[in-house]
Order: sequence, then structure tokens, then C-alpha cells
Amino acid sequence: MAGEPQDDCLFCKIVAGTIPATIVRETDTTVAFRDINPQAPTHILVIPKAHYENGAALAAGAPQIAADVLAETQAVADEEKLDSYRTIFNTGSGAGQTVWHAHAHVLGGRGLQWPPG
Ligand code: IU
Repeated sequence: MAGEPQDDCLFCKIVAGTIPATIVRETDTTVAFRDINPQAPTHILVIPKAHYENGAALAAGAPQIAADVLAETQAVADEEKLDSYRTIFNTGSGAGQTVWHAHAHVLGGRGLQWPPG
């Protein structure tokens, strides 16, 4: 069922605490943790605790939680003292999505090119 934890989902396991992660923030609906393969001095993932396969599915199925995720990207940026940062939702394998649990990348701490690759 939409939003329910999935046994084969690594990010559901991070939410459950059965896989380790460096958690930097947690709310009732979200968890933020450092990416294990950082692409910038700050690279943090903000995820909903509920399982939705990408950002669009989250926005459609649980719009308030999608708003919570976005609000947390700013909270993370504030904690990291980032004046500028980029928020990315990769959606679909062609865009580089590899984990099928919605997540916002928060990247900062260096100059970021546009357009991205
Ligand atoms: P993507 O947008 O689906 O490609 O992002 C998945 C990210 O999750 C990627 O940057 C990985 O380095 C990161 N990640 C992680 O931080 N911890 C994990 O246990 C796993 C992936 I699996």
C-alpha cells in the first residue's frame, strides 16, 4: 500500500534504524542523513519516512509530507550554513535515480555548474 514500508527498500531500513546512516535531522515525517558517496562538501539526503518511489509519487500521495521534505531541505541548508545550495530529485533511471524511495539531494559547499550533467 502507498506509504507503507517496503522490505526490500534500503531507505525504509534507514528509517527503521536497521541500516546505519549519519542522521543529521529527524522530524515526525522525515529523516535527513549524509550521502555515503558525497558529490559536494555538503551532500545530504532528505527522505520521507513513508515509502513513495519518487518525489512525484510522494507529492501526489502525501502532499503535506512532500512539503515537509522541502521545508527540511532549507533546515538542513541552514544547519550547514549554506548561502547557496541545490535541491535535486532524480526521477527515473535515465535521470540517475538508483534508490526507489523518494529523496531530495541537498548539495552545497562548492560552486555548482548549470546545466547539471
Ligand atoms: P539517486 O538519486 O537515487 O541516485 O540517489 C541515491 C543516493 O543514495 C546516492 O547518492 C547514494 O550515494 C545514496 N545512498 C546512501 O547515501 N546510502 C545508502 O545506503 C545507499 C545510497 I544504497
